[in-house]
Amino acid sequence: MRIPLTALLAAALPLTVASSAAPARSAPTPAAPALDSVIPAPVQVRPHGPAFRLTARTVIEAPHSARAVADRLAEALRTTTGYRLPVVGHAPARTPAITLETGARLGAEAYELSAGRSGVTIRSGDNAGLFNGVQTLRQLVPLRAPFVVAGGEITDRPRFAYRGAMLDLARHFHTPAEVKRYIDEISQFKVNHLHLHLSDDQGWRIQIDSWPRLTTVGGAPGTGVDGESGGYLTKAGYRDLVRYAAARHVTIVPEIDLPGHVNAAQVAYPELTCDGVAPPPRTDTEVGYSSLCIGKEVTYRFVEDVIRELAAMTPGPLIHIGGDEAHATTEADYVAFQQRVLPLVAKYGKKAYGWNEITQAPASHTAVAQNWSDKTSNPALAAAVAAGTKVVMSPSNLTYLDMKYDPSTRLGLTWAGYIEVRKAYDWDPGTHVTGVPESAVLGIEAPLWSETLRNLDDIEFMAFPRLAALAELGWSPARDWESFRARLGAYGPRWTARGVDFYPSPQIDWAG
Ligand code: IFG
Repeated sequence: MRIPLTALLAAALPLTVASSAAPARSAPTPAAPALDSVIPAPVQVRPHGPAFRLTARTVIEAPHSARAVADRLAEALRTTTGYRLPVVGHAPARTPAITLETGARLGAEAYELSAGRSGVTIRSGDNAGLFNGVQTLRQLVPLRAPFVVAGGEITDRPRFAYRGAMLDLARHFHTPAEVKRYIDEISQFKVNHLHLHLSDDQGWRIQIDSWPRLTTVGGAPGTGVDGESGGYLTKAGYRDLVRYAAARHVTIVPEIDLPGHVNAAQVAYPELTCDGVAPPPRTDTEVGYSSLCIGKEVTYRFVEDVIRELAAMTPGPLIHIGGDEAHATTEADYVAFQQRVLPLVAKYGKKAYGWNEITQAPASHTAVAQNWSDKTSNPALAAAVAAGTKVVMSPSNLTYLDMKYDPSTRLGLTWAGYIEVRKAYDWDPGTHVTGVPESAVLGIEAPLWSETLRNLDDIEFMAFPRLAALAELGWSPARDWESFRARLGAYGPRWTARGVDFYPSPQIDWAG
């Protein structure tokens, strides 16, 4: 059968030629996603000019230094389009291309994207910026043919450097495969840190060679809430996660929670208690009953060994040492403990990170405090900030993804209140706490505690769509609820296409 030249041309050339050549009777080409439909909202969007039609002839052009980012883009678009989309160093003349360019002076993680008749170009000064531009482009390519990208330019950069999510592997051990899927999803919203809560009363989830029973006992089967879980990350498993995350420009932040939340460590090593008697293993969800023995030297050998081994396998700059809910530690002991332990993180070349209770100790003034308080006034935090402490905002009543959406939510807890999508969105990390100016705020993090979670579906249901809202607060210069809810509604089919079990909030008009 002879194929009319116009049809051949239409398939090979950008939309504008095709639409002028397309016979009048054909259905209008479905609109390409608008440039300003992206989540998180870019800094500046200028729609204009002809669209770019991705076809089987399209190539991905990238310098060798950006090959890993190009591979991520190719992987994503091949799945969507079914096209081969070869990654090449230089596109042949007159070949439609998606081009990744480095060397621009745009600032950390920033990028510029331009789309037109002959192709799309993403320019940046670093691979993180190219990766961020690629996440934007993925949202501009329709889920089905014709794969048309709207014409115009996007200029973009993050408001905050730290845009994080946290997974609690202690109350329930989520497997590396589940954690990787979560990394796949959060990185598409330009989230660039994943905090792993690796120890608690119920379980210990990271191999430490110098204290092997932490995992052989603390990570054994049945060491989770309701005895439902168990397992731990070997060092090889942890390093594999670190590499997987880094390829998606996500920095892993490990947390060992001290001096409270240590029952699992004390079951494994009774010498870590003051009376030398192992406490019973715990599978309930109570908090605040355990404490390391602040007066014993073995405590500090243990803590230093753990920090040393954790720092050695963590390329990222931050080691989180917890510090929350130490209700079984006297205030004087708590300060004495932090004064000895916070400096150990710096000794092994890392920056200390802890829940905001660490601000009771002067040694926290060179650390990062993760504010989980639901108060908008916190004198201890403001004083620490005045002395140099930096802050990551995680107010429990606005960012805790383990809070139920409303009373009907099967999973989750209620102690910090119900959090629907709009509540997670309608606040400003830069001005949220009195005495904590934007200059002291590194960014935002959305913790997901796992007392009531059992699998990836549970993670997805509690995390999405609220994580998208928090990602926008961390990235975009301003917020606009009506714009966000419209963009979120249009995004829903993308989660559906990827099999992400998100919560279809009644606050959003979800696209079909
Ligand atoms: N608070 C505890 C967590 C977890 C959480 C559940 C912090 C810093 C309640 N500490 O949040 O261990 O149990 O919502």
